Amino acid sequence: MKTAIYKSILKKQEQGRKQFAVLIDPDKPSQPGLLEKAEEAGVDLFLVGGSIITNGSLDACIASIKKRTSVPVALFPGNGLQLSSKADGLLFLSVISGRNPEMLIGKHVVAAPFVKKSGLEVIPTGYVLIESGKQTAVSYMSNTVPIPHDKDDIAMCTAMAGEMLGLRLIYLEAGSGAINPVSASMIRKVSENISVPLIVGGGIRSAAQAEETCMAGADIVVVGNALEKDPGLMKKIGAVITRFKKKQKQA
Ligand code: 1GP
Repeated sequence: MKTAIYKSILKKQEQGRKQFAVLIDPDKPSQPGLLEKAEEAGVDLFLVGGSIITNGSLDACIASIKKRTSVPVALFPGNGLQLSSKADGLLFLSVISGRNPEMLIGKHVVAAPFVKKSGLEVIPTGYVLIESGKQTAVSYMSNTVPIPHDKDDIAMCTAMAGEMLGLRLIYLEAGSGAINPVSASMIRKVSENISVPLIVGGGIRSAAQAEETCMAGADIVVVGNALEKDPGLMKKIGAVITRFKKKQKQA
């Protein structure tokens, strides 16, 4: 069974280093040079997927990343059609903030034989949706109600239960293009109460927000939309995360 991506995440977490993951939506052609810029900026991981894919090709998207960079690629599937053995790994997402059995276990049962044969590194991930100012595609498509934005305790207990159930990552998600990212107080509360790595994403649009997310306790910061809109942002966020790594080492 492959373990390289998760081992690398754990190692960096133990070293107090922060990690930068870039979400690539197969439906949206990336700006020219974005993938190469990501590698230059020190991006640790590409996530590929979306709530729904209409005309993009998952395989072509992964092939393009693999051709241009050596950064590992993990699937971030919105549904069971977004699986490909061409990726390196799979965030096997269980939407633990919701009460939709299909998103907790049903889709996983259907996908299990393919996933087993695929040889993908499987990373069981507790996916925790947080309300972020408007209904997001992920909340609609998963048919789940997100945790209220200011209910830090509910997010904490949800993440704790996910860890106790054996999930290896917790992903606090405001949703792609969220108006409000997950609050620093919620990230802090969750990170102080779990020991598995914490991923945070949704609505992060600036280097300052990425830094605040790291300071609050995220191990991995995910950015998608904003990188497509602002070509200079990749370098700025990469620099913040690298500085943070150095700060942590000196501390
Ligand atoms: C969404 O967390 C990711 O699943 C990234 O969100 O596109 O808003 O950066 P953005």
